[in-house]
Amino acid sequence: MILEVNKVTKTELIPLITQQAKTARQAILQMTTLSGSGHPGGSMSSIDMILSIYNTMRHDPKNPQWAERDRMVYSIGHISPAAYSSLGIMGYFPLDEAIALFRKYGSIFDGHVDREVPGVEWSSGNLGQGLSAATGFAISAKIRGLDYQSYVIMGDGEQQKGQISEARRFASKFKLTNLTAIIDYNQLQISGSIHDVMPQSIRQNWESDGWQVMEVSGHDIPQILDTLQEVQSAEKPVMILAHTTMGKGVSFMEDKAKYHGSTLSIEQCEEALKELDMPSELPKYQKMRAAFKANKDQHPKENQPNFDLKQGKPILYSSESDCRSAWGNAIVDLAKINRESSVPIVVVDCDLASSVKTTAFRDEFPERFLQSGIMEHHAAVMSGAISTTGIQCFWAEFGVFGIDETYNMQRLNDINRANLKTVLTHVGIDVGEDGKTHQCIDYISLVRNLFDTRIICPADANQTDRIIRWLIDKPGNYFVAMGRSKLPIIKDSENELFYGLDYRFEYGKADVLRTGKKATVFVCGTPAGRAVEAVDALRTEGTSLELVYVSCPLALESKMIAEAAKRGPIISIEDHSIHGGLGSSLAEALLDVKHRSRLTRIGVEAYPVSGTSEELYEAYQMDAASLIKRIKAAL
Ligand SMILES: Cc1ncc(C[n+]2csc(CCOP(=O)(O)OP(=O)(O)O)c2C)c(N)n1
Repeated sequence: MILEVNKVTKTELIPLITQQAKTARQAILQMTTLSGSGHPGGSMSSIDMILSIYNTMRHDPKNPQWAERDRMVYSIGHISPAAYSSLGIMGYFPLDEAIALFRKYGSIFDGHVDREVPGVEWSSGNLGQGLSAATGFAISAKIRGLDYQSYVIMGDGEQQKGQISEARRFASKFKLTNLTAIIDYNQLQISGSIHDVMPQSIRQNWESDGWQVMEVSGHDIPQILDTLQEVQSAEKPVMILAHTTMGKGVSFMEDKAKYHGSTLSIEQCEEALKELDMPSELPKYQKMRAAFKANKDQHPKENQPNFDLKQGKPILYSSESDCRSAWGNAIVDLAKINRESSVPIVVVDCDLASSVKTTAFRDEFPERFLQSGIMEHHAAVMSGAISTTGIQCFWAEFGVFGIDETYNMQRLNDINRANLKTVLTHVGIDVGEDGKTHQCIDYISLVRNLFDTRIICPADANQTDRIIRWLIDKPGNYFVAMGRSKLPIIKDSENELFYGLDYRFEYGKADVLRTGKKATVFVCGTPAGRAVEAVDALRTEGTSLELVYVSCPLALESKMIAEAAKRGPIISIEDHSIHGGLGSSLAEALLDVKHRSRLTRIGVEAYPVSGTSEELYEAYQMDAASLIKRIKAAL
């Protein structure tokens, strides 16, 4: 470590950390009392461990984004008072501000640990996800040839969450000796003793998953420092089981589950501070808190990462192809042409490589291919964390697992402003025989809720290729959603490739596949070819329809919608639930335009059943013949 790097000796550190811990406990009590909310108990039990780590790890409070810094992840985001106090003490920001403004509207010191606070690596609050994030940071170091360490602070009640076992197995498999988990073993959680709430064998569980476990007294600073030193030479990832006392330091708070999430009154806080032999500065902080004015500018958006990667030359498809193969071909090509780039391209898989078409990437770049097993919750968070470290990370997954199964993890990636590219294959009824558990018919409606995450749905293999190339150098979280079957290649009215060499993808730009006068048909996803067939057939009967392909159903161009409304009736076609997909986006957009128009939504109206893709399109009246009838009816 660390001690040598930071040029301090253990003898110098012990009194320093002891003093810092007193200051931190004083801060924890004052900030929670002032805000009237927060979690003092676990903050006080974990603080000696946390400060020991900050004093020995490699970091620079003046340069929080230093690429080679050790990473500290708070899996128990509720101990924000401990995190903010120790980061303030270490010099990331004035401690006074954290105490006065904890949980105050307009300040950066959000209720649960937040990445907006300098020194915080990962916003958290959903228990069970932090080890996955720390695993992402640790594997990123290995991929990028960096030697930093990744620490994660966890709770003992938290150990009940299943995702933790997924992350443990991943860390063992990939021999992440640069990863250390610390469990605050205070043996209490909200409802009382962890042994009563849900008995578990914490030590054995970690050991059986291949971790080395070290036990310490979590308030004995010399012992903690020795253990942190010992971790450096371990040959397995290490979990430190730190025996602690909830509310440590204040007699009437110690070992009381109540103080997991209850704060002290002003009088109790003053009494507690006396016991700690620390002065009360509550009046000073009360004044600061009252005087604080929220200012929008103090929440600057983080600098976007620069993914300096080449987009290469398009691969053209001229006959029926599936979008997932086009994605698989594009990503191998992109990884090959960017082989020398300082930005690694990584693909994460959960036992579906052959279906999501990443086997060629796996075979060509085995060290960049992370086989994560059937552990999607872990994979979602780990991939999100990896994507914040200068790696362009793709996770390819079936729709129902990449968004439905892991919605909350993807929400956390959104909150963390990660840069994950999730490629969803097998969306819609196109999945066919696998039936309703596998037909993802809510991929747009779920992403709709994520404020900063975008979704793109390609029309055919050519557009898929172009979208993946466009994405390769983009920051931010994106989903690319595609079906399973081979699809017709979209042609223009001259029978040329619509998404040919001249085509450039632009986020939010819809494609006019056919121009027409009577009405407008908007289509998204797998039914695109069937819609073209239907609209062309109607044209031969004398019905002239405008046909628009919408690849970005959550970013409709209002001008185009206004023109469509002026033109006449509007019809939407998608193999998504009619609730929350393209039809809903059009309905919303129509509220904002001057002209009124009738909207007919064609989509999925109940959980579909098994059958071939063709049978299902016919059954749900989305094959070309049915579309002709339904469009006529709508007109
Ligand atoms: C997924 C999830 N479920 C429930 C909660 C609500 N919650 C917050 S803290 C907590 C108890 C945590 O216990 P422990 O890990 O022992 O932390 P400590 O009480 O020691 O602070 C619960 C259930 C949550 N934040 N996340």
